[in-house]
Amino acid sequence: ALTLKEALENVIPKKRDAVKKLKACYGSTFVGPITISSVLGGMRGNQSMFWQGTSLDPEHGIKFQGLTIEECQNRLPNTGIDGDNFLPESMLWLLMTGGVPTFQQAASLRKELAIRGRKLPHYTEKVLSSLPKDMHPMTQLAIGLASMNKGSLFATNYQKGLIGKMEFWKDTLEDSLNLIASLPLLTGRIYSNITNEGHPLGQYSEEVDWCTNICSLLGMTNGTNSSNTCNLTSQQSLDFINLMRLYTGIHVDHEGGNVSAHTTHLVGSALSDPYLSYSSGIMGLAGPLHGLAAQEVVRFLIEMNSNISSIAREQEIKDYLWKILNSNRVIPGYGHAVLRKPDPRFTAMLEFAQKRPIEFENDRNVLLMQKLAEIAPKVLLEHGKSKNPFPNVDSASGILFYHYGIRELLFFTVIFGCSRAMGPLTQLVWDRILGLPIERPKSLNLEGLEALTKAS
Ligand code: NMX
Ligand code: MLT
Repeated sequence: ALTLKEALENVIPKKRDAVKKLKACYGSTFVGPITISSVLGGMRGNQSMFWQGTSLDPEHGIKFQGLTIEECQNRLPNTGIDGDNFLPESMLWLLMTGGVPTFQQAASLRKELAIRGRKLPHYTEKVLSSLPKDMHPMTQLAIGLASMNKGSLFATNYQKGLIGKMEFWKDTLEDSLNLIASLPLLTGRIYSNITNEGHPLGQYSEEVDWCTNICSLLGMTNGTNSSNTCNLTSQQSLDFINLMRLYTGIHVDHEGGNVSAHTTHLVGSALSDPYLSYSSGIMGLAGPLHGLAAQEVVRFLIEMNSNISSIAREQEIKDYLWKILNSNRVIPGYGHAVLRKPDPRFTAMLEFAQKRPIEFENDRNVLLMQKLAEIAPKVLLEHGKSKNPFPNVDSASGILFYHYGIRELLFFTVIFGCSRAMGPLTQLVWDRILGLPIERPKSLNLEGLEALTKAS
């Protein structure tokens, strides 16, 4: 079977030719107007980024190389033991090459990553063990990733002048695969730092898939938990692994303009290596309007539950939401910069819970999450501010992890960070394949914008 690198090599010439042709023949074609609202409004609607792996439709949500979540679920192989979800490894292949991997290709990528990820560099171990246990887990992740720049092939070979521009992508791919492969150990290490004095909660295995390793190292699988803190039944452990596969399989990418992807791409355009670039992306993912919203949602659900007498009391829920809105706070897990319908990733997570009614029948938080999806859009519509009153990706995920026993709320975004590596790093490889330049948009000051209004 072809390796990922060989499969990538096969598709590169055609894409390079296509870009060359666009630049030579259509370089002056207009992509769209840029308005003052866009310049002052977070660049909304401004089509000015190149992004290959995914595209977002405001009505239908994300497509991965043209495939919807449902199509990915039907077509991407699951080469793991047990389970009904495709593996994120299969998604990585799809994003990188544009094609659905065969079972064999997906299995060999799974193995390749498991081997690449078997050990963290000793200096990264040392840095992580020196961090205070109450340091924000996303700060720990960013520090861990940035420390791995010491071993970057791209940075080393670039410094030594050993690689030419057309070859930059090869070391970028190597670093990116090593980075993605290292995430189970990094994540496990951070979780054990904050919950278990840095003592391992499980074991890494080269025989299992990326998600099973993440779950084992969080101490969430039976048999691998050296501290015996895993209280899950075998079925719950398996469900948790499948939740992890589903979650990390569909959070990989959300086209290029979201904060974590955009940041990785921008920093990478300065030829910072993948470790530095993605570490910067992680810093952006840690913001409460972006990835940290998953944690905010869990806090919000728990707090609301302790303030209402029953989930069946719709008016009490509405009053609670209005209290939040009237104090100028946002309802976490609702709204989106681009989407104008319920996020299909939210729907996929919700379906995970709906397929397991007995597991969740007594979980008031999960029940409230489902109830809110009916009530909050009505309240937000009446409020009249948010352009999208529907649940977003962060509405359901955290509370499901919480259900199975991940109680460190700040940690949820680290799991998001494991998944999100795949999309932006794929794009970074393609940025180097296509020789994209350093990004340097022109900025305007207030006087400059005012001058434009006089000219029009
Ligand atoms: N609750 C209350 N107000 C909201 C909400 C919400 N959930 N969503 C938007 N608004 C407000 C927003 O603050 C803005 O108010 P103002 O004019 O006073 O500044 C107004 O509605 C218009 O905002 P939009 O244009 O609809 O949204 P925008 O594109 O600026 O921001 C989000 C998008 C996602 C940042 C915003 O909807 C939000 O803050 N949601 C809550 C936080 C959240 O769930 N973030 C997770 C996003 C997903 N992710 O993983 O990144
Ligand atoms: C994401 O997955 O990055 C979020 O939905 C935010 C976005 O797309 O802007």
